[in-house]
Amino acid sequence: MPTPPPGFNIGAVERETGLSKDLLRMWERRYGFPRPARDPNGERQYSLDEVSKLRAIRRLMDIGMRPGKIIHQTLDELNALADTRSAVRKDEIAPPLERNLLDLLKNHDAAALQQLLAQLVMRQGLQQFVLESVTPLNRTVGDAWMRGELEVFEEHLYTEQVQVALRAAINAFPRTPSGVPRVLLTTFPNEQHGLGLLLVEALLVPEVVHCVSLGTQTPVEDIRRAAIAHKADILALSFSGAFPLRSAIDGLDMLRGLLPPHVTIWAGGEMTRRVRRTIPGIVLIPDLASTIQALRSWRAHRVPLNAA
Ligand code: B12
Repeated sequence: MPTPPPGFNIGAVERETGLSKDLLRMWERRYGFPRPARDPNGERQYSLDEVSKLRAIRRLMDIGMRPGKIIHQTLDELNALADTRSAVRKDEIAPPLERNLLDLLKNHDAAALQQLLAQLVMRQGLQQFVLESVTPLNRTVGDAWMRGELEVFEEHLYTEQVQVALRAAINAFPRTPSGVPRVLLTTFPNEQHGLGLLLVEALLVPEVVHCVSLGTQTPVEDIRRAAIAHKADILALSFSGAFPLRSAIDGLDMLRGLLPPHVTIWAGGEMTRRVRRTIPGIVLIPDLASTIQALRSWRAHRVPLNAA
């Protein structure tokens, strides 16, 4: 039996695509795709073409498409489908900044990227940089990743460099331990997107707000304890579009019940655009630009517990 060309074993495909081994075997049975070769030990060996197609299917599943509907399409058809789903069509001229950023990412030019972002912060100021540059750049990077134009490691470089630029600019502001309100920032477990927290902190610090960020993925019970320990007036939580709506609402309801009423809970991020009803005791802020308004209304209506 001719030895099959070197391929990916099922463990490697699971890591590469985020699709579980069970799902891969089930699709093989149900749809006849993927159809891996077998090595002399009978182990599945997936080809590079199959892995690329599985990645494209996974990206479309992430924006809600059902695998059964797309699994028999070719890689080109899947990428064309991804194109129609991403806001900026390939042939539309993206603004120069976004084109420049994508070029630097694809050329892996981390130094030039860092310089570009640092210059933008200097020129625009932190709050304007957050609202007018980072938000559209996020979308550009997300859509390019969705179209398969950017690799995951290039998306990671983008996130790291934006975080470096934001962190440096935030740290340039004097720390305000007596700043009021005291805002605690984090995400629920399984929410890896931390940029939203940094964007909110970058908007608030110039407004003399005392921010404490726990980073991402803090268990709900620990969020309760941290809010008490840090005497938080406001808890700011971020939910990306990838976060399941039901778990977010259940978690927020539970947290509202656990936290003392004087702690205000802000929930923001793309997921909050899908919330169709008010959640008692939760301030939903889908739009980053509304953060300052939310701060002003808090200051107008609230006397913090630890005010002098
Ligand atoms: C960087 C990034 C990652 C990085 C995150 C690294 C890090 N340390 O943060 C990594 C690689 C880990 C990642 C992983 C994934 N990602 Co991702 N990611 C992104 C990307 C490119 C950048 C920015 C980002 O983090 N956005 C998330 C937040 C910051 O943006 P937002 O939800 O729109 O929120 C806005 C406002 O609401 C506000 N805001 C946010 N939080 C808060 C909180 C408060 C209190 C307030 C007031 C405001 C506020 O600020 C934001 C900017 O305006 C976005 C693209 C995009 N368009 O944003 C994709 C994106 C969010 N990711 C996506 C997906 C699908 C995933 C994965 C499931 C992919 C996968 N198959 O593995 C995983 C999920 C991992 C997990 N469990 O969380 C999709 C979500 C699609 C959807 N359903 O909506 C996006 C939109 C990409 C795309 N175009 O498809 N990702």
